Amino acid sequence: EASSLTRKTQISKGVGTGGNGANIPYGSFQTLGDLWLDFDNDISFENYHRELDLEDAVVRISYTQNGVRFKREIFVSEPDQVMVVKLTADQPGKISFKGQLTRPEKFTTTASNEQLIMQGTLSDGKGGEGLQYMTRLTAVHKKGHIDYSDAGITVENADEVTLLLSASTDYLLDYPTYKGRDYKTITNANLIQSKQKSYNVLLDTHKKDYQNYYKRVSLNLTSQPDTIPTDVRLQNFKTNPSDPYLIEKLFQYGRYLLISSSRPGTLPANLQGIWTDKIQTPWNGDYHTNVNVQMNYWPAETTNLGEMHLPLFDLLASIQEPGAKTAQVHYNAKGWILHPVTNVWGYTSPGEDSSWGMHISGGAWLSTHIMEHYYFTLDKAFLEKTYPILKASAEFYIDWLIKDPETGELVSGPSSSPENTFLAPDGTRSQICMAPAHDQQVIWHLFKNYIDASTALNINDQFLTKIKAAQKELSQPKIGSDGRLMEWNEEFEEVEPGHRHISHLFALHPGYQIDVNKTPELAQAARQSLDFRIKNGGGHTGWSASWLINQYARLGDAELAKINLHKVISESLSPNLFGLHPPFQIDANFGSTAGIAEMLLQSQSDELSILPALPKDWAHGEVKGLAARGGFIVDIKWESGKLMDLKVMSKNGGICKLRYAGREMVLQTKSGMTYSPVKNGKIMDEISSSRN
Ligand code: FUC
Repeated sequence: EASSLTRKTQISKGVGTGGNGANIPYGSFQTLGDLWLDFDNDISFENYHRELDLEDAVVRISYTQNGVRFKREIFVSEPDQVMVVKLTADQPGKISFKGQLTRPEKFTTTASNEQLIMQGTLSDGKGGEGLQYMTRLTAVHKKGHIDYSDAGITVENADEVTLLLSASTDYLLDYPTYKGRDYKTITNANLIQSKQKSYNVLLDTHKKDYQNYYKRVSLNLTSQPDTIPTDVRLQNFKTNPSDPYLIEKLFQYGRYLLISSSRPGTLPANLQGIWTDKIQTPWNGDYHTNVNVQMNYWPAETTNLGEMHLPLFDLLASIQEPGAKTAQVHYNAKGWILHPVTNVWGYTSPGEDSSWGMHISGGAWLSTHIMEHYYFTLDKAFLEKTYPILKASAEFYIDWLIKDPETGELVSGPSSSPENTFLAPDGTRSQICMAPAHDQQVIWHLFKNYIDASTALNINDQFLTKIKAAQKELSQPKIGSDGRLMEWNEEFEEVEPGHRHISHLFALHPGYQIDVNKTPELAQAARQSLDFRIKNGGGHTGWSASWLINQYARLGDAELAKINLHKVISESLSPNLFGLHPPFQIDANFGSTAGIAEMLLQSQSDELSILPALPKDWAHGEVKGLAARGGFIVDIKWESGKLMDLKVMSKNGGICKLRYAGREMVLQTKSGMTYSPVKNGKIMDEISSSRN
């Protein structure tokens, strides 16, 4: 009855949220198009090598044809806003090809002023014109000849060619018009300015910019040389999952992907980051807010890439108005809300079916990212700017929660536990329920964040008093008769016991209401829920398995964290290491990188936990530059599974509590100072004396 009522009254219909949005108003994030280089020969080649170097974000390709060694270097420069493709050969006059720009639909190409220009207008989904885009391509050549025509560029007998490509749309993240970027001028200026710079200057600028982020963190689990191609490593891993080098690479690849898809001032990384090759991208390449977009940002703070988190907050700011409208229209509530999907056009209504579309705590979950960024950076200016988003989210949930008539507790509902189905007492299948554990935990966390944010900003008003009281009245996590943490308020039987979502364990990760040391009974119940899920086939999508890494790391279970990391590697990666749902979904990459970081350092419980889940076979290793809440940067070295060296740099000063293998230490830190509480396996004297 509840399901059919929500279907009738709450669900939006026919807009495309289910994954068919490309030609209807919801829209689909889609490919810009393809740059084709046609060398017009089918002569055999040898010594082919192709790599993406994570150290400098440059692709290098080389091969020999007819005795000539050809090379290509490709990178995308954030500072110069161009893609650069350099083609060289070890003999003069050997570079000849045709270059074309295409996309599957809605494009024309023309040549003008030594540029090949591809442009077009997408549909607005209602029969009118939508987003406009432009791509420009130009070439710089040494010797030989270049011709530009509407069909493409033709290069003949050059010694060397550098292609430059710029692209933009008229999109602006600006509700409600979302238009106004001067894309024609921008693409032209980017191309002309880059053309005036030498290749080496472009390359150096790109490297410096990229490495400023990338080099903050290093991870060494092996000194094994890199001689085996990645796709072969991946294949080998399936039968012999012992390749610490691949784990290092997967960790850093996630960081590379985040640096490359979520720069300040751009849109947040979507379900495929930015790397779709389709018009109708799976699930519209949108932002799923019942775990996926959050997972994209799990590694942002811990792996020292806090700036890459910022686009998410711009998106949140842009949905304040439409989200407030939805709160008003659907629930007659204050504040703002969104449901399990959102997009770059401010979509905040429920999804198209009550089985998944009635997730109501996505707004709260996303708002918790504000305090995550603050806990790591202690950036008050950021908090002041984003506090209104947090507050308006809390305002919504205060209006939304109701008193359970039997217990008097505050509960969320009618709602659902993300995408999971239970058997109702009459035997029918349903998702709609009252007080799903997930909502209760996320709202608890939001209220905690709101209280912390108000304290940090010295705000003490009646609304804060209200939130503090409400947080205590929330229905709390419950343990079922079988010892598992309950997903629903009643002990319903689940239809799919190995379901991919583990939403009711939010409080263990990414939340911290459940903690192995502070709430051991709940932690034990969470473990039982996890073990039960795994026994029943859980973790069968890439993102789901990578969430399990994080969950087990929080429980301090190194071996199960590792087993789930191995599961991602052997079952959910494509040959280039892109995560697979399947299809390609980037959350598995980000979730795995975050999971590896959680295995090495945690800081969610007012202390830095060093090597909380180190697997036995990662016996020796070193990680440098991981970030911790409170503004600490941490280097850890271990040998034979034991902590050897620990360095803590304090960005903001203050007390730093440390925990390692059951021992606790306390550091009184000063801003800008680095401390070495453990050296050569010994706890330093001054630290032992300050231990309490
Ligand atoms: C969530 C998941 C699906 C998929 C989709 C994009 O809804 O339940 O498995 O990952 O997002």
